[in-house]
Amino acid sequence: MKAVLAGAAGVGKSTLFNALTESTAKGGRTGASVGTVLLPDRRIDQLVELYEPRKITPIEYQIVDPGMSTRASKGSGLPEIYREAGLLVLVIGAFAGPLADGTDEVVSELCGFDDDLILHDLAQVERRQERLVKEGKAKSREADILGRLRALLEDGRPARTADLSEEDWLPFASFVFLSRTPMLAVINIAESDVAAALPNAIRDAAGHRKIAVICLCAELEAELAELAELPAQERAEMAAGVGIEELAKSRFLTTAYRMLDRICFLTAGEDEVRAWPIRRGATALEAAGKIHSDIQRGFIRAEVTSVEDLLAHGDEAGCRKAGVLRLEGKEYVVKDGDVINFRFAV
Ligand SMILES: Nc1nc2c(ncn2[C@@H]2O[C@H](COP(=O)(O)OP(=O)(O)OP(=O)(O)O)[C@@H](O)[C@H]2O)c(=O)[nH]1
Ligand SMILES: [Mg+2]
Repeated sequence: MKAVLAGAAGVGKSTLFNALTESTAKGGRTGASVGTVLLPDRRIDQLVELYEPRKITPIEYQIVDPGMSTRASKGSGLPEIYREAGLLVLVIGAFAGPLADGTDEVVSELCGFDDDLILHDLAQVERRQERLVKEGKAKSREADILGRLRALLEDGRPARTADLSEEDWLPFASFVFLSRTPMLAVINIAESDVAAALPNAIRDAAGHRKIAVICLCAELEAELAELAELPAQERAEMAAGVGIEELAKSRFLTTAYRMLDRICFLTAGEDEVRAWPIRRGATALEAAGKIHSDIQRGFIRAEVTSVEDLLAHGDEAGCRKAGVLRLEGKEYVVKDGDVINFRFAV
């Protein structure tokens, strides 16, 4: 998953990037930077203890810092990189004074950014509608959905608030509706504000547009991130000393994971313990394809256990003996945390 940092010049994107990736490169870099953050997962830790694998592969998020303002100026389009984003992270600079005094500016930036995405999507919808008319498909189901989407966008509401099912979106799989991309606003506040509550006006504006919000002081977080080598306990105490209960990286990851509504299944053995991200509702056959197309093609069955059962019975053989190893077919809907061994033949 790629999280793209967006926002005006000098709002703290690179500072936040350093905090999230625990990178010590100073600001003022030129060009885009890409960093990775590993998603902590207790289940992975437990499997690693059990199997002592040669390789450990947790879920990884890529963080992209564009290295400059991404806010559209008049006439220029939106940056191409937005199209690749699984999560758009709008950074809003509010560290010049108390957040309470800057509420209007924050709301205005939040809405202005989202409105640009809405306009982009509206243009796409209109082009597609014209095309359908030309093709004589103005009365199709696709046209009907586009009509609903257009009404929503024209009302100033982003596509992420649309009351459409996964199935409704299917005909548009090749489109990128930017206002449908999950969006997280990070309000970069002053150090003196870290304990302040989020003003209601910001909460309401974001809630209305289904934008998640977190407030943090990027500069302080970047300084704490530089101490990544310190024992976790010591670092937590230092953070607490400046009023930070949970570090930005952890809050960011928790929020992003919840927003994206993804789940993961696990594979475990002496070679590798690995988490595989997958959409909620995916079948065993789809999960097999994540690993390799051969495994999907030659799918025989999925042998499914859980981390708890593996811990209780020692290993897969123990689970089989205890009768808790389940044999599932292609249509089985994978659950978060399933440990799967695929049987296949090619
Ligand atoms: N006081 C304070 N200053 C900050 C904070 N975050 C960033 N800054 C300062 O704001 C300036 C710009 O920060 P950057 O992280 O470089 O901002 P940016 O969004 O990457 O800027 P561009 O890449 O030029 O668009 C730097 O001088 C930072 O030290 C903060 O939380 N508090
Ligand atoms: Mg920068």
